Amino acid sequence: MKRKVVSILLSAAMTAVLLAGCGGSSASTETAAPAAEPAPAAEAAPAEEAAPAEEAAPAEEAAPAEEAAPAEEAAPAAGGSDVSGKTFAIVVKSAGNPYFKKAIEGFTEVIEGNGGTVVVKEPSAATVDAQITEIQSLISQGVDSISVAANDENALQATLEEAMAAGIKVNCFDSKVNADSRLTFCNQAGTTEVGQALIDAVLDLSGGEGQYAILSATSQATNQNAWIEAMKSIQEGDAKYSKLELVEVAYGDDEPQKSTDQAQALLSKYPDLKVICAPTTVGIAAAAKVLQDQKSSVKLTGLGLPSEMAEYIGNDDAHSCPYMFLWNPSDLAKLAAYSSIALVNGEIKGEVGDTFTAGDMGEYTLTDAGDGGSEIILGPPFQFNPDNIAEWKDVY
Ligand code: RAM
Repeated sequence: MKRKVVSILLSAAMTAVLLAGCGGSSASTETAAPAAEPAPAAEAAPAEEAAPAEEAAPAEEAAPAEEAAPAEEAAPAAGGSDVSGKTFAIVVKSAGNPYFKKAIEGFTEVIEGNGGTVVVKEPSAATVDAQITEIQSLISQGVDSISVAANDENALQATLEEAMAAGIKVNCFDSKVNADSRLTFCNQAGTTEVGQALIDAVLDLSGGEGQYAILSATSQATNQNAWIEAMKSIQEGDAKYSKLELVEVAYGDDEPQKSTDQAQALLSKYPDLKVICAPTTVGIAAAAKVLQDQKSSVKLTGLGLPSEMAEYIGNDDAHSCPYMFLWNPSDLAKLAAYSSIALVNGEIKGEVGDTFTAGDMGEYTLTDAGDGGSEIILGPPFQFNPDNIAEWKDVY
């Protein structure tokens, strides 16, 4: 209940703050952000931790959920349906990325809360080959569902088609595979919206002109590539961005050290650089430290975890990142879990127009992803800035 109120407030704040971040009036920042933020900060952290226990095991059953859990209790307040005896796999891009740690937590909370079993696969590097190996083992194991954050849009196709032919329900989240390789895609935010927020931030932080660079994840990452393409096409289509020059897209492969090296290389290669935009939580955290350690005047924006970026967010020279964006990675993976349950139970088929209830996150409709397949959009990206970062840094 608390979480629902929080989510509603958060959605309202997200919309308003995003608009503000994209050049809307400063009035909307002031009205929306403060009104909604005290609630999430105060409640979201405890709520997230308290939720699994409260939801999975009703009060009077302090005894273990396994014993007490006949069908109607296994379908907790969180919604979803009983999936006892079913196994749901989550395959992330790579191990050691705090973003995916949060995602795994959210996914597990929903699946286990509905009686199912979770298998987590974290490849040691963000490569497609590593994911193929993991998915092959899931096919042999005979899991019921696979949710993957893809390291390549097309290269998983043969393996995922094999999985689907074996009756496994395949969806993706965070970073998609092509339409033939999935039933649906849980997308964190509209691709154009993310691209718009990022290019507007670059425009703002550069003062309207000059050089900027992008520090991305891997060169094959579907999500980063889609956001970068969106940034480029928005920039090309509107004269207000014509004085911005994108000098390079560098790849840190979502590895902290490589991202650090790439950020340093950008600074030495481009002495006139004004802004680095890192649309990856790993890249932005690495770049933030490099810039701040070097007392660089280059400004940073992109997509970052508040918990990792709090010390770098600020409007003064001592801070490298005035503001950045993200969404709740745990909620994104919860959505992947709920949609997997709906696929396994046959409530949805993955077709545009299908609807399902994602527990206390509410009802979602599958929409046209524009690539021949369907997607489910979590919501708009949220702007983190000096006014709200303290309230979010302990949440995710
Ligand atoms: C990194 C990953 C992930 C992306 C975030 C923003 O953690 O590349 O796929 O969604 O950044």
